[in-house]
Amino acid sequence: MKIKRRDFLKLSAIAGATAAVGGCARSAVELNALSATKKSNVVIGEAPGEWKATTCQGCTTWCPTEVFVQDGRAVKVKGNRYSKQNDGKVCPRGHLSLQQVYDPDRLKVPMKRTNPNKGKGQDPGFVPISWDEALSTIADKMMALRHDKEPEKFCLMRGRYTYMRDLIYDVVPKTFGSPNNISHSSTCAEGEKFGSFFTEGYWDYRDYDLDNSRYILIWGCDPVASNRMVPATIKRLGEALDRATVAVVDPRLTTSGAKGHEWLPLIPGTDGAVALGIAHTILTEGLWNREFVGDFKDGVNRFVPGRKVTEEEFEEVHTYGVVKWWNIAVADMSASKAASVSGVPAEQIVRVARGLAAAAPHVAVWMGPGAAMQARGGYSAMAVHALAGLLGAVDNEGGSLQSAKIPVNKLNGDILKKYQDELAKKHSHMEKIDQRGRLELPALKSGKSGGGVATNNAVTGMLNNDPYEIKVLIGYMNNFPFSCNGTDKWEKALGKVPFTVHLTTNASEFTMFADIVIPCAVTKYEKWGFVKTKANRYAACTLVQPVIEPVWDVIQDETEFPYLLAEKLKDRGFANMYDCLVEMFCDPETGAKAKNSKELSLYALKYYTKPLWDGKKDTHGDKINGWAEMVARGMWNSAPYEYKSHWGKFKTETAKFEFYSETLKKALHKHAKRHHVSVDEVMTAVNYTARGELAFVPHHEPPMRHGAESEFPFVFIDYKSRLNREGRSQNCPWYYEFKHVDPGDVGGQDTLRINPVDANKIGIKDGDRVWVTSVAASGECIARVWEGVRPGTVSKAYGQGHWAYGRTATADFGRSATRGVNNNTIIPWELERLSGSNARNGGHAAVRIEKI
Ligand SMILES: Nc1nc2c(c(=O)[nH]1)N[C@H]1C(S)=C(S)[C@@H](COP(=O)(O)OP(=O)(O)OC[C@H]3O[C@@H](n4cnc5c(=O)[nH]c(N)nc54)[C@H](O)[C@@H]3O)O[C@H]1N2
Ligand SMILES: Nc1nc2c(c(=O)[nH]1)N[C@H]1C(S)=C(S)[C@@H](COP(=O)(O)OP(=O)(O)OC[C@H]3O[C@@H](n4cnc5c(=O)[nH]c(N)nc54)[C@H](O)[C@@H]3O)O[C@H]1N2
Ligand code: SF4
Ligand SMILES: [Mo]
Repeated sequence: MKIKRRDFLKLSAIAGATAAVGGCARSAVELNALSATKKSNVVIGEAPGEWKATTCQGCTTWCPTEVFVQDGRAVKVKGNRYSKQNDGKVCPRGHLSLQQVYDPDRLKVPMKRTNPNKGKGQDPGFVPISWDEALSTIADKMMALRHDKEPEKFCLMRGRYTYMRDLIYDVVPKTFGSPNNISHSSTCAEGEKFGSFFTEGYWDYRDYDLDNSRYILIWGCDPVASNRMVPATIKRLGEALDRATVAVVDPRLTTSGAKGHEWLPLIPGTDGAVALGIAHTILTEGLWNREFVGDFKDGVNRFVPGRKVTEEEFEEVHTYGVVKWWNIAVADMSASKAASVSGVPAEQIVRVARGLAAAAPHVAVWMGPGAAMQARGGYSAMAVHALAGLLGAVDNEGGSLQSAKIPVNKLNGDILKKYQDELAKKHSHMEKIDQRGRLELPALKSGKSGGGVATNNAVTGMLNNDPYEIKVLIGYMNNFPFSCNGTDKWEKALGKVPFTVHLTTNASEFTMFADIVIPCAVTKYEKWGFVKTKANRYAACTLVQPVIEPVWDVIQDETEFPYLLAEKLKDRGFANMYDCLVEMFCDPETGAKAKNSKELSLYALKYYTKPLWDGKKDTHGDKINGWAEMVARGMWNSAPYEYKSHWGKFKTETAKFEFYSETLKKALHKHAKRHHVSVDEVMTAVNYTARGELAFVPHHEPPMRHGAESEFPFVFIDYKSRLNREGRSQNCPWYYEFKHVDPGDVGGQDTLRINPVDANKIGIKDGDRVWVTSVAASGECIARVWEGVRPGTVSKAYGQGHWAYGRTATADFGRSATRGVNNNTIIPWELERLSGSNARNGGHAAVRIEKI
């Protein structure tokens, strides 16, 4: 992305006015020259500057990066030169972070609320307070819970994070005595992990070996623009187009789709049918990968359309249940039936299936949240991933990969236990506020009933005081009344919590319900942390570092806040949290105990990453000699991932890749037993239509729909803008200025794309102001007539419609969103209950469009 000189000067003016550090403006040309240099220290004119290593957190690619710091000011971003994950490059929104750290609307001091009424549109009446008052007030409220023997009524919510989260997310609630550490993970993409876990035994995101792929099947994501290996894909997709076929399964023409060979614009929520149609073709035409899946004993293919097969006739190698799967679900889903369900032409389904098979096993089946984060997305996620199994493209060259190990230290459970008193032990095992594990919410993370979080159900628990009331709530780097669908529910629930704290950089929607606001460091620039990430066969551990002095009087959320809070609790007679933190995170080099919050932050980072730089053991990756070198490089790379590492030892019940999931069967039976019901009754409770054996295999489920077709004729498609740094970049002017990089968008306004056929039918012209209305809410945006959405659907990027965040995101701060409407207000509250996920894709949000 080129930075226009005009924009750069605008930025410097803002930053100069806010940060009391003088900046020296450089032209875009000079900056680009700087970024090209490989020297770490450069002097231009009078202003010395230095590239400093840190990590971008604009998305879950979690790029190792470097920031050019000149006269104390961060002025330019690039990829870390050592990174094998992003090849030393960042994506366009990597640069946007400069506008986040120098955002004039950042919080500058702690504040408290003076208006007791909480709700959207209520001015909280924030006034500045001292750090002592802020922390003392929080500690007093928490002590009252312990005094009343109800520490479970404390809740910690986290959004985006680094792996330093353990301090705030584990040590704080567990020593205090609350089961309620609620993460954002299931508003993110847990549904995807469900798909790979109940087939491959891998509860995680996959890596993709694009360098060696011959066919790239992108399903419900847009890896050039989003997902988790963005710079790597930007670099590789161009080369791949010469060598490989690129097909995209998405109701919307994505950036990747616009460049690819095939676009399969399916009806939202029909992914299971398309995947099974492809599987049907592969099986009936005898095109599966024999090395991985095996063959009929006599080599004669008996997968004949509509016919059942005897299991004994097939001998599998690394897979389990291919015949069962065929008999239960695939035999009936021919390409033509899949076409009638999904709207994708049968010839295209067949062509893609044959192309995949010709390229197998060097096929990347890239399963994204579009196929998984649906109200009935569990089985479609499995169905898409099962294709990788049929093609032998699992853990294989050019395919989807698991991750190389990153040998960092873990939280010390023994020390934690030592500092849990009786009250803490007892109450931290109570039922959690998100009700995970109840009959209607299996949340089967890693196969365990209630094993995973159900972020968007915490709101149900809070609203109904079920299992109890939440009285003290602390949120950090989260914004659930904006980022979770069903925002009205969150507004009501947060409105009734008696005492809320937000640890944040900006006064966002969650903040508007807070009683105390704690101004925090901007993660990429002002704090210590680390993350674990992977791409291109390499796993990486990359440090988040304070590359500049904090611009304002802020603290680090994950480490300093727990320390400062623990100090106050200790003053009030409860020392366990403090003692635990200080003992667990002493300096691993000297044994010194932290004497202040900054030392604790640094020691904790050293503690976690020590095995990577202390030279004691072979890390199976970069050799780093000591902490100083680790800080200077900022990252560690693994050796390349070994193909087929998990063949023969997948972590499923059968140790095979399961087309008939014994792993899911066991998990569902356990859950059913816990509630004294049958698996069919579980299926009813979780809103799936499958009964009997169908519940154990990847299959097609009819999509859910909120709103009758007669009243709400269109299906709403949500996606991430290429410029979304999740929900955190919408106060950056560049966000609006450059948003035309999204296909079909124009930038500067919140646009809803509608197909010309539909636009004609309802009399809408390009640029018209329209209402978009679902059963949940109505909002205003601008219609853009565009062929890149399939008729019957409309699409809008997630991100705009903040009613709080700052002057760029909203004009009438705190009251109304002037830049369009939040998609999560339009998308009705809904869950995928088997994984506990928020449902944002798959088309359960039906809408009507009316001209204003
Ligand atoms: N409709 C729709 N909804 C979505 C998505 C979508 O694609 N469509 N994407 C979903 C996904 S994948 C995710 S992961 C979630 C993310 O959702 P959340 O985890 O809620 O994160 P954000 O919305 O990015 O909000 C983070 C908040 O933290 C504060 N903040 C910003 N920077 C910092 C910082 O450096 N430190 C601290 N302490 N605070 C900071 C700001 O108040 C900001 O509002 O959103 C989900 N919501
Ligand atoms: N630009 C950008 N990139 C990001 C992030 C960001 O905020 N901005 N956030 C990061 C995070 S936290 C995450 S979790 C990842 C994941 O984020 P993404 O991989 O971007 O996933 P989603 O945002 O869920 O995107 C949904 C995709 O599915 C499509 N879709 C909707 N309904 C259906 C359907 O029924 N079937 C199919 N096949 N497709 C459908 C949409 O058109 C869209 O392309 O991205 C990361 N990368
Ligand atoms: S926004 Fe994501 S892909 Fe872009 S530089 Fe940051 S972490 Fe990397
Ligand atoms: Mo996410």
